[in-house]
Amino acid sequence: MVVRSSNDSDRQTDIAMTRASRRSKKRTQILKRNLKIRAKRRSSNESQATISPKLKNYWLQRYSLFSRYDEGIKMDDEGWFSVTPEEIAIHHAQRSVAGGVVVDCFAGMGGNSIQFAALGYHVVAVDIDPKKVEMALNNTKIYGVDNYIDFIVGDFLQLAPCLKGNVAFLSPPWGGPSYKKTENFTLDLLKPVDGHTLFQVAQTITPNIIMFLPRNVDVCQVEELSWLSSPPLNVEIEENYVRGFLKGITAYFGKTAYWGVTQETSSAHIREV
Ligand code: MGP
Ligand code: SAH
Repeated sequence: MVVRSSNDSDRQTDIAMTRASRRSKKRTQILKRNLKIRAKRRSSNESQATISPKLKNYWLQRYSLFSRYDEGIKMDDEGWFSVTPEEIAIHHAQRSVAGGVVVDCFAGMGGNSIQFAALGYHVVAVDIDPKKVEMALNNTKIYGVDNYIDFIVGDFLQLAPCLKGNVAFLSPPWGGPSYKKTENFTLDLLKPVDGHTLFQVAQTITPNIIMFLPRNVDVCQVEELSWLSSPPLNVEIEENYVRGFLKGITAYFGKTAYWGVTQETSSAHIREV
């Protein structure tokens, strides 16, 4: 026969109660987690419902555009198809070695500005559309980098002569998703002005220029841009992939072309990243 003292039975009761309370705590935690997941799915489905079918392809890639998308990222239609995928924007920031101050000349939703600021650069972010600047500011707050970015609403072409910076980052409009209909995207198709004019305007800020361009861009024309400066600038061209898909081409000029490739490079030397 087992005789239990009252102390023993108290201890047993305590153990049983602790177990029960642990079980109930765990149940509450699981319940809360499930509720959170359901809320996220609901808000995600709601935002899918408000998105136009033409943009669905981009919505499906939302986490590769902004990994913190679910925390309240704001986008408009042009933003959906123009924002630089996060992985590529991080890479652009890592390549801004001449940094200090980076001028993001066509800031859009802030995809690039966020990553420049996250790496410790001070960013001057310009966009002509005040609504986009509002959204970009919201997005930079989500990434906790808004203190490192000065937003300017205005026309980059007009503002450039008054801007100072160590790197000018150009990610201009390519004329919408239909850019890929042409086999050879020539620089005159860029907006709001042709690529040569844009490059010349950017040079009033600095020769250290990074351009994010369509994957079908005429690479020979891009290389020729380096001749617009005297003496000619170094130039380096790379392809940018996300999960094996080619998303765009980046041209680095001046000190940002740190692989030391000069304008003699033929398009056969394009690096893949
Ligand atoms: P895409 O080719 O329209 O998308 O744009 P995707 O999913 O590769 O299309 P698919 O047809 O291959 O399925 C690819 C990337 O280019 C986008 O994620 C943007 O970063 C960039 N991009 C596209 N457009 C139309 C623009 C633009 O007008 N300006 C800028 N700066 N970037 C753009
Ligand atoms: N890299 C950005 C996307 C840029 S899309 C991102 O990751 O979010 C191109 C942007 O250029 C658009 O937001 C558009 O409003 C802006 N834009 C067009 N013309 C402009 C001009 N003249 N000056 C400044 N911004 C302009």
